[in-house]
Amino acid sequence: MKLVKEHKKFLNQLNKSNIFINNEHYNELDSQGFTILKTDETFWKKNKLDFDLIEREFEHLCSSEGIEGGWENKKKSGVNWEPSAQRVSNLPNKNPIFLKLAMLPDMLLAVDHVVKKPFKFSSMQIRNPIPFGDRQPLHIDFRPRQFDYFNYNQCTAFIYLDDADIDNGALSIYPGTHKILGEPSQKFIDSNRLKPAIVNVKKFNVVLLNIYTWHFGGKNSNGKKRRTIFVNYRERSELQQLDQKRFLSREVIEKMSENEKYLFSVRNEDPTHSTFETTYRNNYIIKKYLKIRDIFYHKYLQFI
Ligand SMILES: O=C(O)CCC(=O)C(=O)O
Ligand SMILES: [Fe+2]
Repeated sequence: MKLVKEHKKFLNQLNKSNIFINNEHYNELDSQGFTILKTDETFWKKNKLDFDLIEREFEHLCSSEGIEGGWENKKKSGVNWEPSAQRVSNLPNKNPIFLKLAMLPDMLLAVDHVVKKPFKFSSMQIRNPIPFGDRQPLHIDFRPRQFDYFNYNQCTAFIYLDDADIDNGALSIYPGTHKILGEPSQKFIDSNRLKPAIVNVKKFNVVLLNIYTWHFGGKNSNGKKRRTIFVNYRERSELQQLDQKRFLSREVIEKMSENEKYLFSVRNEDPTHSTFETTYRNNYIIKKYLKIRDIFYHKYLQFI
Protein backbone atom coordinates (compact mmCIF):
# COMPACT_ATOMS: atom_id res chain seq x y z
CA MET A 1 0.00 0.00 0.00
CA LYS A 2 2.92 2.32 0.70
CA LEU A 3 3.97 1.95 -2.94
CA VAL A 4 0.50 2.81 -4.22
CA LYS A 5 0.49 5.98 -2.12
CA GLU A 6 3.96 6.92 -3.25
CA HIS A 7 2.98 6.36 -6.85
CA LYS A 8 -0.11 8.55 -6.55
CA LYS A 9 2.06 11.29 -5.10
CA PHE A 10 4.48 10.94 -8.01
CA LEU A 11 1.66 11.23 -10.56
CA ASN A 12 0.06 14.14 -8.71
CA GLN A 13 3.28 16.10 -8.90
CA LEU A 14 3.50 15.97 -12.70
CA ASN A 15 2.88 19.17 -14.56
CA LYS A 16 -0.50 18.63 -16.23
CA SER A 17 -0.84 22.02 -17.93
CA ASN A 18 0.08 20.76 -21.44
CA ILE A 19 -1.59 17.38 -21.46
CA PHE A 20 -2.43 16.16 -24.96
CA ILE A 21 -3.73 12.66 -24.20
CA ASN A 22 -7.52 12.41 -23.90
CA ASN A 23 -10.28 9.86 -23.34
CA GLU A 24 -10.27 8.78 -26.97
CA HIS A 25 -6.63 7.79 -26.66
CA TYR A 26 -7.32 5.92 -23.43
CA ASN A 27 -10.25 4.11 -25.07
CA GLU A 28 -8.06 3.13 -28.00
CA LEU A 29 -5.41 1.79 -25.64
CA ASP A 30 -8.12 -0.34 -24.02
CA SER A 31 -9.73 -1.64 -27.20
CA GLN A 32 -6.86 -1.68 -29.75
CA GLY A 33 -3.80 -1.96 -27.50
CA PHE A 34 -2.18 1.17 -28.96
CA THR A 35 -2.84 4.80 -29.77
CA ILE A 36 -1.15 7.62 -31.70
CA LEU A 37 -0.62 11.06 -30.16
CA LYS A 38 -0.59 13.26 -33.25
CA THR A 39 1.64 15.80 -31.60
CA ASP A 40 3.61 18.41 -33.53
CA GLU A 41 6.59 20.66 -32.93
CA THR A 42 4.65 23.00 -30.62
CA PHE A 43 3.83 20.11 -28.27
CA TRP A 44 7.54 19.56 -27.69
CA LYS A 45 8.15 23.28 -27.23
CA LYS A 46 5.35 23.54 -24.67
CA ASN A 47 6.90 20.64 -22.78
CA LYS A 48 10.29 22.40 -22.91
CA LEU A 49 11.90 19.51 -24.75
CA ASP A 50 14.27 20.69 -27.47
CA PHE A 51 13.47 18.31 -30.33
CA ASP A 52 16.42 19.58 -32.40
CA LEU A 53 18.73 18.60 -29.57
CA ILE A 54 17.10 15.14 -29.37
CA GLU A 55 17.70 14.75 -33.09
CA ARG A 56 21.30 15.97 -32.92
CA GLU A 57 22.06 13.59 -30.02
CA PHE A 58 20.41 10.75 -31.92
CA GLU A 59 22.78 11.31 -34.85
CA HIS A 60 25.80 11.81 -32.63
CA LEU A 61 25.18 8.58 -30.65
CA CYS A 62 24.48 6.55 -33.77
CA SER A 63 27.73 7.60 -35.37
CA SER A 64 29.84 7.27 -32.21
CA GLU A 65 28.49 3.84 -31.14
CA GLY A 66 28.14 2.28 -34.58
CA ILE A 67 26.55 -1.04 -35.30
CA GLU A 68 27.49 -2.63 -31.97
CA GLY A 69 25.66 0.01 -29.91
CA GLY A 70 22.58 -0.67 -27.86
CA TRP A 71 23.31 -3.95 -26.19
CA GLU A 72 24.77 -2.86 -22.82
CA ASN A 73 22.97 -5.85 -21.30
CA LYS A 74 24.66 -8.42 -23.48
CA LYS A 75 27.87 -6.61 -24.35
CA LYS A 76 30.13 -8.81 -26.46
CA SER A 77 32.15 -7.24 -29.21
CA GLY A 78 31.86 -8.47 -32.76
CA VAL A 79 28.21 -9.48 -32.39
CA ASN A 80 25.63 -7.82 -34.60
CA TRP A 81 22.55 -8.54 -32.48
CA GLU A 82 19.98 -7.11 -34.87
CA PRO A 83 21.16 -6.93 -38.50
CA SER A 84 18.14 -4.88 -39.66
CA ALA A 85 18.63 -1.98 -37.24
CA GLN A 86 21.17 -0.05 -35.28
CA ARG A 87 20.46 0.43 -31.58
CA VAL A 88 21.76 2.75 -28.90
CA SER A 89 20.75 2.16 -25.31
CA ASN A 90 21.11 3.75 -21.85
CA LEU A 91 20.17 7.15 -23.30
CA PRO A 92 19.43 8.97 -19.99
CA ASN A 93 23.03 8.40 -18.96
CA LYS A 94 24.31 9.92 -22.19
CA ASN A 95 22.46 13.25 -22.27
CA PRO A 96 20.14 14.91 -19.68
CA ILE A 97 17.57 15.64 -22.43
CA PHE A 98 16.71 11.92 -22.41
CA LEU A 99 16.14 11.93 -18.67
CA LYS A 100 13.68 14.76 -19.20
CA LEU A 101 12.07 12.88 -22.07
CA ALA A 102 11.36 9.88 -19.82
CA MET A 103 9.39 12.22 -17.51
CA LEU A 104 6.99 13.43 -20.23
CA PRO A 105 3.59 13.53 -18.45
CA ASP A 106 1.55 12.30 -21.45
CA MET A 107 3.61 9.13 -21.64
CA LEU A 108 3.44 8.53 -17.90
CA LEU A 109 -0.35 8.96 -17.82
CA ALA A 110 -0.73 6.49 -20.69
CA VAL A 111 1.47 3.95 -18.91
CA ASP A 112 -0.50 4.43 -15.71
CA HIS A 113 -3.70 3.76 -17.64
CA VAL A 114 -2.32 0.51 -19.10
CA VAL A 115 -0.38 -0.88 -16.13
CA LYS A 116 -2.78 0.34 -13.42
CA LYS A 117 -0.15 -0.26 -10.73
CA PRO A 118 3.02 1.48 -9.60
CA PHE A 119 5.54 1.39 -12.43
CA LYS A 120 9.09 2.51 -13.15
CA PHE A 121 11.33 3.39 -16.05
CA SER A 122 12.76 0.25 -17.62
CA SER A 123 14.89 1.31 -20.61
CA MET A 124 15.28 3.86 -23.37
CA GLN A 125 16.71 2.99 -26.76
CA ILE A 126 17.30 4.33 -30.20
CA ARG A 127 16.18 2.09 -33.05
CA ASN A 128 17.53 3.22 -36.37
CA PRO A 129 16.54 0.75 -39.11
CA ILE A 130 19.19 0.02 -41.73
CA PRO A 131 18.09 1.11 -45.24
CA PHE A 132 16.39 -1.81 -47.01
CA GLY A 133 16.60 -3.88 -43.81
CA ASP A 134 14.20 -6.75 -43.24
CA ARG A 135 11.03 -6.77 -41.11
CA GLN A 136 11.12 -8.04 -37.54
CA PRO A 137 9.49 -11.33 -36.59
CA LEU A 138 6.04 -11.10 -35.00
CA HIS A 139 6.44 -10.61 -31.26
CA ILE A 140 5.41 -9.09 -27.95
CA ASP A 141 8.06 -7.50 -25.75
CA PHE A 142 7.69 -9.43 -22.51
CA ARG A 143 6.72 -12.73 -20.90
CA PRO A 144 3.20 -13.54 -22.10
CA ARG A 145 0.20 -13.27 -19.82
CA GLN A 146 -0.93 -16.75 -18.76
CA PHE A 147 -4.37 -16.00 -17.29
CA ASP A 148 -6.92 -13.20 -17.58
CA TYR A 149 -6.18 -12.08 -14.02
CA PHE A 150 -2.64 -11.05 -15.09
CA ASN A 151 -2.47 -7.27 -15.56
CA TYR A 152 -0.52 -5.64 -18.38
CA ASN A 153 2.77 -4.85 -16.74
CA GLN A 154 4.67 -3.11 -19.50
CA CYS A 155 3.96 -0.19 -21.83
CA THR A 156 6.21 1.54 -24.35
CA ALA A 157 6.22 4.99 -25.97
CA PHE A 158 7.70 5.35 -29.46
CA ILE A 159 8.88 8.85 -30.36
CA TYR A 160 9.22 9.48 -34.08
CA LEU A 161 12.01 11.53 -35.60
CA ASP A 162 10.79 10.83 -39.17
CA ASP A 163 7.50 10.24 -40.93
CA ALA A 164 6.74 6.52 -41.17
CA ASP A 165 4.60 4.53 -43.59
CA ILE A 166 4.58 1.07 -45.09
CA ASP A 167 7.45 1.89 -47.47
CA ASN A 168 10.01 2.78 -44.83
CA GLY A 169 8.90 -0.03 -42.52
CA ALA A 170 6.23 1.43 -40.24
CA LEU A 171 5.32 -0.50 -37.13
CA SER A 172 2.61 -3.13 -37.83
CA ILE A 173 0.21 -3.91 -35.01
CA TYR A 174 -2.63 -6.45 -34.76
CA PRO A 175 -5.33 -4.39 -32.99
CA GLY A 176 -6.92 -5.95 -29.95
CA THR A 177 -4.47 -8.85 -29.66
CA HIS A 178 -3.25 -7.65 -26.26
CA LYS A 179 -6.31 -9.41 -24.84
CA ILE A 180 -5.14 -12.81 -26.11
CA LEU A 181 -3.17 -14.90 -23.63
CA GLY A 182 0.10 -16.63 -24.51
CA GLU A 183 2.70 -16.05 -27.21
CA PRO A 184 1.68 -14.42 -30.51
CA SER A 185 0.86 -16.92 -33.22
CA GLN A 186 1.04 -16.57 -37.00
CA LYS A 187 -1.25 -19.59 -37.26
CA PHE A 188 -3.92 -17.76 -35.26
CA ILE A 189 -3.52 -14.68 -37.49
CA ASP A 190 -3.89 -16.76 -40.65
CA SER A 191 -6.85 -18.79 -39.48
CA ASN A 192 -8.70 -15.70 -38.19
CA ARG A 193 -7.63 -13.58 -41.19
CA LEU A 194 -6.35 -10.81 -38.91
CA LYS A 195 -5.00 -7.76 -40.71
CA PRO A 196 -2.32 -5.57 -39.15
CA ALA A 197 -2.78 -1.84 -38.69
CA ILE A 198 0.11 -0.05 -40.39
CA VAL A 199 1.03 2.74 -38.02
CA ASN A 200 1.43 5.74 -40.31
CA VAL A 201 2.88 8.61 -38.31
CA LYS A 202 4.52 11.98 -38.76
CA LYS A 203 7.73 13.27 -37.27
CA PHE A 204 7.04 14.56 -33.69
CA ASN A 205 4.23 12.01 -33.09
CA VAL A 206 4.24 9.56 -30.18
CA VAL A 207 2.83 6.03 -30.36
CA LEU A 208 1.83 4.37 -27.10
CA LEU A 209 1.80 0.59 -27.17
CA ASN A 210 0.58 -1.95 -24.70
CA ILE A 211 3.45 -4.30 -25.47
CA TYR A 212 1.26 -7.41 -25.23
CA THR A 213 -0.30 -6.32 -28.53
CA TRP A 214 1.21 -8.46 -31.31
CA HIS A 215 3.46 -6.35 -33.49
CA PHE A 216 6.62 -6.05 -35.60
CA GLY A 217 8.76 -3.33 -37.20
CA GLY A 218 8.19 -3.52 -40.97
CA LYS A 219 10.58 -4.00 -43.87
CA ASN A 220 12.33 -0.85 -45.00
CA SER A 221 11.69 -1.05 -48.75
CA ASN A 222 12.46 2.48 -49.90
CA GLY A 223 15.64 3.07 -47.91
CA LYS A 224 14.24 6.21 -46.20
CA LYS A 225 15.02 6.91 -42.55
CA ARG A 226 12.60 5.83 -39.81
CA ARG A 227 14.38 6.97 -36.67
CA THR A 228 12.61 6.11 -33.41
CA ILE A 229 13.28 6.38 -29.69
CA PHE A 230 11.57 3.82 -27.44
CA VAL A 231 10.84 4.53 -23.80
CA ASN A 232 9.84 1.46 -21.91
CA TYR A 233 8.15 1.35 -18.50
CA ARG A 234 7.44 -1.69 -16.33
CA GLU A 235 5.46 -2.49 -13.23
CA ARG A 236 7.68 -1.86 -10.21
CA SER A 237 7.73 -5.51 -9.17
CA GLU A 238 9.60 -6.43 -12.39
CA LEU A 239 13.29 -6.11 -13.21
CA GLN A 240 14.19 -3.16 -15.42
CA GLN A 241 15.35 -4.04 -18.91
CA LEU A 242 18.49 -2.08 -18.09
CA ASP A 243 19.33 -1.95 -14.38
CA GLN A 244 19.40 1.79 -13.69
CA LYS A 245 21.29 1.53 -10.40
CA ARG A 246 24.09 -0.10 -12.35
CA PHE A 247 23.96 1.79 -15.64
CA LEU A 248 23.34 5.39 -14.52
CA SER A 249 26.53 7.03 -13.33
CA ARG A 250 26.74 8.37 -9.78
CA GLU A 251 26.99 11.95 -11.10
CA VAL A 252 23.78 11.54 -13.10
CA ILE A 253 21.91 10.06 -10.13
CA GLU A 254 23.11 12.82 -7.79
CA LYS A 255 21.69 15.51 -10.06
CA MET A 256 18.26 13.87 -10.37
CA SER A 257 15.15 15.28 -8.68
CA GLU A 258 13.33 13.09 -6.12
CA ASN A 259 10.61 12.37 -8.70
CA GLU A 260 13.16 11.29 -11.29
CA LYS A 261 14.91 9.06 -8.74
CA TYR A 262 11.55 7.47 -7.96
CA LEU A 263 10.72 6.83 -11.63
CA PHE A 264 14.15 5.41 -12.34
CA SER A 265 14.04 3.37 -9.13
CA VAL A 266 17.49 4.45 -8.00
CA ARG A 267 16.73 5.56 -4.42
CA ASN A 268 18.36 3.68 -1.53
CA GLU A 269 15.04 2.07 -0.68
CA ASP A 270 14.54 0.79 -4.22
CA PRO A 271 15.53 -2.85 -4.66
CA THR A 272 18.87 -3.72 -6.20
CA HIS A 273 18.69 -6.13 -9.13
CA SER A 274 19.94 -9.63 -8.70
CA THR A 275 22.65 -9.88 -11.36
CA PHE A 276 22.00 -13.63 -11.48
CA GLU A 277 18.40 -13.19 -12.61
CA THR A 278 19.38 -10.41 -15.03
CA THR A 279 22.13 -12.47 -16.61
CA TYR A 280 20.18 -15.69 -16.88
CA ARG A 281 16.68 -14.38 -17.59
CA ASN A 282 16.54 -16.28 -20.89
CA ASN A 283 17.75 -19.51 -19.35
CA TYR A 284 15.23 -22.38 -19.49
CA ILE A 285 15.10 -22.97 -15.72
CA ILE A 286 14.84 -19.24 -14.90
CA LYS A 287 12.02 -18.94 -17.44
CA LYS A 288 10.16 -21.80 -15.74
CA TYR A 289 10.72 -20.18 -12.34
CA LEU A 290 9.39 -16.85 -13.65
CA LYS A 291 6.30 -18.57 -15.02
CA ILE A 292 5.46 -19.95 -11.58
CA ARG A 293 6.38 -16.69 -9.89
CA ASP A 294 4.06 -14.80 -12.27
CA ILE A 295 1.09 -16.97 -11.35
CA PHE A 296 1.79 -16.65 -7.64
CA TYR A 297 2.35 -12.91 -7.89
CA HIS A 298 -0.75 -12.11 -9.94
CA LYS A 299 -2.99 -14.37 -7.89
CA TYR A 300 -1.89 -13.49 -4.37
CA LEU A 301 0.54 -10.60 -4.13
CA GLN A 302 -0.49 -7.95 -6.58
CA PHE A 303 -2.63 -5.89 -4.21
CA ILE A 304 -0.10 -5.81 -1.42
O1 LIG B 1 10.82 -0.45 -34.96
C1 LIG B 1 9.67 -0.64 -34.66
O2 LIG B 1 8.76 0.07 -35.10
C2 LIG B 1 9.27 -1.75 -33.71
C3 LIG B 1 10.39 -2.27 -32.89
C4 LIG B 1 9.96 -3.25 -31.87
O3 LIG B 1 8.83 -3.60 -31.73
C5 LIG B 1 10.98 -3.83 -30.98
O4 LIG B 1 12.18 -3.66 -31.23
O5 LIG B 1 10.60 -4.51 -30.00
FE1 LIG C 1 8.51 -4.85 -29.98
